[in-house]
Amino acid sequence: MTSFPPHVPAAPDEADYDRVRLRQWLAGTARADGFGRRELLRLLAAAPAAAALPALGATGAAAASGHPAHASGRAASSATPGGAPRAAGAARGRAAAAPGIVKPLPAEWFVVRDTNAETRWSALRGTGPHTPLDRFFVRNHVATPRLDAARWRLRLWGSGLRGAPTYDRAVEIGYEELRSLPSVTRSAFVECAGNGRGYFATQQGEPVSGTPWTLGAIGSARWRGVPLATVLRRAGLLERAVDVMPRGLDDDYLSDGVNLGPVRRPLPVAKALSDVLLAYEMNGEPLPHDHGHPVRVLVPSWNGVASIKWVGDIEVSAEPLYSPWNTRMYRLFGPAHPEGGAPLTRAGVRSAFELDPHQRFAAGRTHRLTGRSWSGAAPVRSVEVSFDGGARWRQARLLDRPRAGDWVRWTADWLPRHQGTAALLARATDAAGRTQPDRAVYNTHGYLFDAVVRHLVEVV
Ligand SMILES: Nc1nc2c(c(=O)[nH]1)N[C@H]1C(S)=C(S)[C@@H](COP(=O)(O)O)O[C@H]1N2
Ligand SMILES: [Mo]
Repeated sequence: MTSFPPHVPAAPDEADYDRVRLRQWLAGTARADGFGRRELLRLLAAAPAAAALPALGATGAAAASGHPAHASGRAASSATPGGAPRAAGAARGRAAAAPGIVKPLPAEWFVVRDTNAETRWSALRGTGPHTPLDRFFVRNHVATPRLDAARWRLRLWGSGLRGAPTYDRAVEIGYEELRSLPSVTRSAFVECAGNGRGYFATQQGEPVSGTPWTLGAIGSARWRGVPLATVLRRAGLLERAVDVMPRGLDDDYLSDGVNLGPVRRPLPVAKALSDVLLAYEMNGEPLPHDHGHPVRVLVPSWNGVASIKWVGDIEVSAEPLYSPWNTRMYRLFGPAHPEGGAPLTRAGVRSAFELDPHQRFAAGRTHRLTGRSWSGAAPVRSVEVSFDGGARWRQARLLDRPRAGDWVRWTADWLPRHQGTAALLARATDAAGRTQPDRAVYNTHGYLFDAVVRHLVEVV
């Protein structure tokens, strides 16, 4: 591991990384793609110990859409809306269609939200620790491209690689070659930073922008793939490399009419070399189209957006990199944060019941409730539940051995006595001592909602 740049700590989390990079901006050594000078200056102004601002270099604001990967790096995409209605098991009716999602989205498993599909928590009841692939949430900025593994190539290039300084001189690796390298298998969840966002409005009266997910923008899988470290070293990683930026082969993302280019987000080399995978299997199957077929990046314990699907190329840079996905988006803005926004921290502790909203329960009978809790930073240590809106709490029984980067399943019995609407609450604490608060800290994009959710049900 000689190539750890000394100025970035080993396997940093997102917030540490961001702080280091802002200092480098101040020193005039960072480059930005896809966002303008004014935004950059706002970020700089928010950096701690903001000294004199250096002039931006010539590469300061290269247009995202001018990138060569864009023209030649992608296979023909023929995204189609969600498939035909499922014949069997569609108790609640037809499959909904989300524009650009390939797999069927039966209404008893998913709530379609724009180009995305949220997993219903009731669909996880009785499933194991890993989310079945047909119920795994989908977060697409645009449409799922249908890529052909036989034609897929990953291109590695940039000033941090020996002999591959530009995209046109990239080192290439194909699917079969990738699969022939030693692989690693591990469990990890992917969770959208906006998971729970809808509760800012419904529970805290604070409207925010973005997809109003409830708690179903998370899934856990067993991933198999090749450590990114293996591929970077084979590609000629130089000691001076500091950042890597994977990019997706899906279409460019347009935001308010502005083309922000393909979905991409940088990571420090130290993280890339520690536990990041180029994943090609999920739960023992080839990656499904919607989850990145044939290969996605899996960045354990970072927010979901870091795990770039349909990865087509990775820039390896001797200069720090930025993208709109860690500057104007996926950053915390609002009164509780510095003016230029704060970096996303690791997700807090969260809990969900495996129930639908307003699910009905018979009064006077004992019901076995189930749910899951997870934390972005540490294993979950304990889970408490309250069935009277938070007056009294008791321990739920954990069904899994808590592990970092994974959720634990739990169960608790409930005997409702009175008819009417009841609020079920679950509150977890992790091994780092963090407990879910009553209120989440407001931010304009509604990220990192970690408060205890009041899950309303009907006793009949
Ligand atoms: N290429 C590409 N990668 C992407 C995205 C995308 O739209 N395009 N969405 C990101 C976001 S915001 C999340 S939360 C996860 C969702 O992964 P999933 O759709 O497999 O659940 O993928 C990330 N990787
Ligand atoms: Mo996300």
